[in-house]
Amino acid sequence: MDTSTAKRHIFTMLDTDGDGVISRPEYLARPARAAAALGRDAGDPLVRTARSAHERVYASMDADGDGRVTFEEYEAWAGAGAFDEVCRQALGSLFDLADADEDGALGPTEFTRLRAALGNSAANAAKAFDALDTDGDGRVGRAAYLASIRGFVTDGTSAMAEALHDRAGLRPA
Ligand SMILES: [Ca+2]
Ligand SMILES: [Ca+2]
Ligand SMILES: [Ca+2]
Repeated sequence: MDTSTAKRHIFTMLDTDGDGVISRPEYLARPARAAAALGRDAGDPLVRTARSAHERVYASMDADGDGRVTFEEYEAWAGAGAFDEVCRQALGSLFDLADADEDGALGPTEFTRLRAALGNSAANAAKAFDALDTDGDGRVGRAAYLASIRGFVTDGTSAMAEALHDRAGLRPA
């Protein structure tokens, strides 16, 4: 798929109430939802890290600072530069919330719980896990996970592409 389609998919996933705008509370609900789903309380240092990483992403993404991110604003912002500057930390912080034994890798249960908290169906999360677990050892590493999402946002390709689609109900090209 082209990058504009990939960005549309991600935008749709982030605009949880479907009003065409990613509001600040809507975006900051993501780390809160992940923390709750993964059994972390608000005082957990990893939860605070995730919250501030998401605040940085939102400030970067909301170019005009009005607390609303439209698709046009999102599309102009998203890409390799934004990913490397702020998104990598935010996505990594969510991965860390799921990594209970702190070994830098997730098993299928942790992975599915994380992806479900972020809006993926369990079936699609399981598919993504299998696609990312290329050596079949039953674990997905942090670097492979982040590289896959970066690939999706920068060139529309990703082992997880199919799994990233389900909110929009589309099939991979
Ligand atoms: Ca919205
Ligand atoms: Ca804005
Ligand atoms: Ca682990």
